[in-house]
Amino acid sequence: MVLDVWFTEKHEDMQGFSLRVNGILYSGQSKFQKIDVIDTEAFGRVLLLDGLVMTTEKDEFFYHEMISHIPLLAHPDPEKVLIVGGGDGGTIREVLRHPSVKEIILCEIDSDVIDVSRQYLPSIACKMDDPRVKIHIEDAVEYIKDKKNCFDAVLIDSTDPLGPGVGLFTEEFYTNVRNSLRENGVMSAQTESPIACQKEFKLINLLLNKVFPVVKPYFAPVPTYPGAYWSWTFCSESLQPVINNEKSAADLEKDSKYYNREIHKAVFAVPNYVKQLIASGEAVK
Ligand code: SPD
Repeated sequence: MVLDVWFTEKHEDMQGFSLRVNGILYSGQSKFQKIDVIDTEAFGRVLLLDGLVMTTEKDEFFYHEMISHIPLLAHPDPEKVLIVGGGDGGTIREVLRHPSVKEIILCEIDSDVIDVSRQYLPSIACKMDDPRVKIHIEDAVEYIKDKKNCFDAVLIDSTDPLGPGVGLFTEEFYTNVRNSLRENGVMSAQTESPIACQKEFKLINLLLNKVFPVVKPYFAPVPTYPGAYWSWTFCSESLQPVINNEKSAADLEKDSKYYNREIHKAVFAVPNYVKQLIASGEAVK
């Protein structure tokens, strides 16, 4: 018998994205959020937090390659990396592909996300036990407060600005991230969809522009996220998000599903309506 059960992620009660469900593999309530893993026909296993798609087996590569390789290749020699959130492990897996990286600190608020991902998403969580990875269970808003001059890269692999993720989208948090960076430090954050989440995208850009001298949004598809068109934003004190390590970039592109050096340039092309969105946020600074 073929099940005709569908999961729908609704966006502001106006539109939805649906996947046919083969089965529910895990369903539980952590201290912070509802966690589900469903098995779908179209995208394989899907991790949901509070009913929102966080990652899927089939399209996770767009997101995890973009949040990792763009900032790390802009740094000439990244050794110490902080990942904020990222409990599914996909960003860890990609960061570890950079040979210069000696230490990764994963600061995740919810240990259940890590446990569930280890059990149900092995292709994504597969590098969590690498000896270079230190897992720290704490709210990154608190963790970052006293970190000064610590990291070569901070990657904000958060949920959406709702529930436990809200504090990761504030001027105070971004200021603390800036202070935590070493000389030449870089930051990339997931910054929502410039089509489905325009209010959030605009606000985040406004805040980042208040805090960092260099702020460069970049864009790629993530088919299972709202709008299927996603953004991340690269920030730094002075480094531009160009490839500063050509050898690493050439090596990485051989085994990447999305990243290559042409993509690295192309993702920074900003569509006209997005330029206007950003400018309209600036106007209310
Ligand atoms: N609307 C979904 C946004 C999710 C961003 N974070 C995903 C975490 C994947 N590691």
